[in-house]
Amino acid sequence: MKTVSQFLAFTFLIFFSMLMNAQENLITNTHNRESISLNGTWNYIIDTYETGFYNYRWKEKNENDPEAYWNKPVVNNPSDRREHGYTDANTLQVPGDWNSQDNIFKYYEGTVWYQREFDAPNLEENQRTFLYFGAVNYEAHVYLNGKKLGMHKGGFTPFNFEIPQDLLQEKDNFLVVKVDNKRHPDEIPTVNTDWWNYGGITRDVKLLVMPENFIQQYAVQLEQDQDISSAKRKKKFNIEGSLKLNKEAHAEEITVEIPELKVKEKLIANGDQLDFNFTVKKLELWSTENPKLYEVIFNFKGEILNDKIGFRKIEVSGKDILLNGKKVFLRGICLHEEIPLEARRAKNIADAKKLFGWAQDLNANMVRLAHYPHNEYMTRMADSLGVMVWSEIPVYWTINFKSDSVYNKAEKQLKEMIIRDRNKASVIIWSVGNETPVSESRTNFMRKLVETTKSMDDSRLVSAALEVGYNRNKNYIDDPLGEFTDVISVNEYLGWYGDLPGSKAQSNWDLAYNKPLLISETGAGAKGGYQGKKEQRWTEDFQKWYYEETIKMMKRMPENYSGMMPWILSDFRSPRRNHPKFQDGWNRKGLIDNHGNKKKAFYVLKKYYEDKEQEFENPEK
Ligand code: GCB
Repeated sequence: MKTVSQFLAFTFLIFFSMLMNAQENLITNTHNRESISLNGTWNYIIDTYETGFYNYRWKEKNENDPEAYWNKPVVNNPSDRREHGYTDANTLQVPGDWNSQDNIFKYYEGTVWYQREFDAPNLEENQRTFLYFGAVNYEAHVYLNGKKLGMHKGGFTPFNFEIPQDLLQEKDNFLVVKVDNKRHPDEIPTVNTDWWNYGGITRDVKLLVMPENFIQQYAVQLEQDQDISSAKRKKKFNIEGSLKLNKEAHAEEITVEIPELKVKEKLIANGDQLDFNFTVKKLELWSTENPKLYEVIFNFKGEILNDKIGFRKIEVSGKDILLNGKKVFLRGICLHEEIPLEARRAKNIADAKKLFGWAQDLNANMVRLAHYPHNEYMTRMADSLGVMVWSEIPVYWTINFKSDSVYNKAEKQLKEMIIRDRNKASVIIWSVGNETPVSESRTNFMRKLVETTKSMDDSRLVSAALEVGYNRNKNYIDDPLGEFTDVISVNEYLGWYGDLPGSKAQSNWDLAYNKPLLISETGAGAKGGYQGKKEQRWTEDFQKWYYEETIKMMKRMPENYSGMMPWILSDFRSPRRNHPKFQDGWNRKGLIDNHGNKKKAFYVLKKYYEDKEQEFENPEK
């Protein structure tokens, strides 16, 4: 008896650790790998009752059940009964949320089955194939030719599954993905958010063609312990790196080349992990003024993998944030992964251009990608434009902080976010959550996330958006989580959720920590085009007044104040916002309205940022 239960416990453990370690199989930098895009038109079935998944006793269907929706609905005889089918009459574009593609999906939360066919590429001997998804919101079950490849939860991070060699057919591979965006209390995020729960295969899908063994993940960065000022003086920069191979290697050569720096390191791999470091004399550091990226070329058994990597150091010194040893002020702006003009998720380069175009027009040097990891086009573009990034996991508001399994879900998303973007110089802050209510279990939960982040990546700052305590004469910041984060970040809505903006300019602040302080949100709602008296809520004038008073208030902040990221670049869809005249399903705190028009407050913030730029970047002028 004991042995049976031990065996079961062991099997469970293995299964559990496989589940938990899914992120370790993640293949990074898929933009520069050999791949075939599976974007385009897919067929769909809306399956509100999950009939394609469960039988009538509510048990998962057998793999070869002809009425399981992952199986091709073949009719061999006229007497065969089929109760489902895919048709060209019902199609969705991938990538893309379903809500914006057809009105029947506008408020839909539930299961949709996606289906398409594809032919296999010509593979060389020993080549392997993987299906890669940039993101699917929220739960995805992936099937190929009737076999389940795997399941992934988490709506904003990538995942991949290998296709067994004997499963891939030359022609007409039948690919099905069950996508479910239902909200649940014990998921990340939970049921309670202030954004639209866009469902679907929201990011790129690709078939990756890989050799038998390959570099799966890597990190190349400035060694963080070196003093950056003395490195600059001595013209000697230490660079460190690590590689993770898909399988163990035995005395095999890998080269890492940075041609512009005349670096060519020959490494010998034994096992599936490899660390290396080298020194370079001349190095242009990545910065907002000069977002220098170097081409890095890995060669493993003739297989070339390229990347463009910037080298920079971001650190905290007392109450300041230093970029490459120089004090910076973060002229930030928050944004959702959404194109308001079309009320849909942002998903491609053109969308990233639009959002960064707006941010740069505002004279921002930083974006807070709220409240979940955005698509990789965003962080790639931030790297090349020289815009600093705050990237966050959706540990938002009322998560179940007491549950270990909820913690594991949060940690998994955190790891997937870090692994995907750890070579992006632009990402300077990992955020482990937003406005989580203080309690002992919450602080332990968040502290563990901070520690995990630090154990994985020492080249960035860790923070979380905290709340302010208000009382009559003081706004105080003493959340116990602040002890563990590198930077104290707070969301503050004085003048919108309490009082009127006029109360801001005289307010006093009390910060319990000697660390840099960021205002990670502040904002007020305004309906684009609605003009009037400043005391009139929802007018552009009210919002403008709010920003003017906020800027006055900044002069009274402790000297730790190191930047702000007001809420938010543009109006965004939210089911919480139901005033028929002013909101109509939109959170109106955007500086740009949902038609793309700039509101008056946009120009107030822009001017403030121009002044701050002068103060910090051209102090002599
Ligand atoms: C917040 C939240 C953000 C909301 C915003 C608001 O504090 O972090 O997600 O959308 O306030 O508009 O109330």
